[in-house]
Amino acid sequence: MQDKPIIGVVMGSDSDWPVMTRAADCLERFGVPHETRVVSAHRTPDLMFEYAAAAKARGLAAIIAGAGGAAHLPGMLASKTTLPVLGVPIPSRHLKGLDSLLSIVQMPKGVPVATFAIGEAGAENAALFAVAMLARTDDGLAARLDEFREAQANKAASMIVPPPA
Ligand code: RP5
Repeated sequence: MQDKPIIGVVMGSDSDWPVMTRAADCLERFGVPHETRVVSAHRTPDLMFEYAAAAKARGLAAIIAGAGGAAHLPGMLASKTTLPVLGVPIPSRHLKGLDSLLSIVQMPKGVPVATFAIGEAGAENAALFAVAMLARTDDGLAARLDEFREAQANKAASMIVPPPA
């Protein structure tokens, strides 16, 4: 996107992208300027600290951070910024993301990370949550969020089971 980003979407590896693209796609749909980056807590720790430390001054309003396994990225980002950090547990090969979820959600008191569901639902909901935060001071965005909810409700209300033959 051309506009200055207001939401950062970061992840520990490009292998997280198939999940995290759901967050980016959602922000794109709502017209929220955002950036997408690989920032690893254990492979590029200096970059991670620089990213978090500079985020507020660069104009970001929140960071959506996805990580898998020993998923310390969201918590470490949160340790270096007071911006809201929204954590997305990435499904891992062996433990299917339960490791990621527990790593992200079990923050000791004092440094919060808002933690979402494992995988694609979590990535999309993190973006929707960011939209909801921004919509508090953006009437156009608030209207688009209302429309989204209405369309979703209409779709659910028109579902027929079993499906017509
Ligand atoms: C984490 O390690 C990443 O967030 C990713 O989910 C996981 C595996 O990374 P790769 O080995 O696929 O690069 O840092």
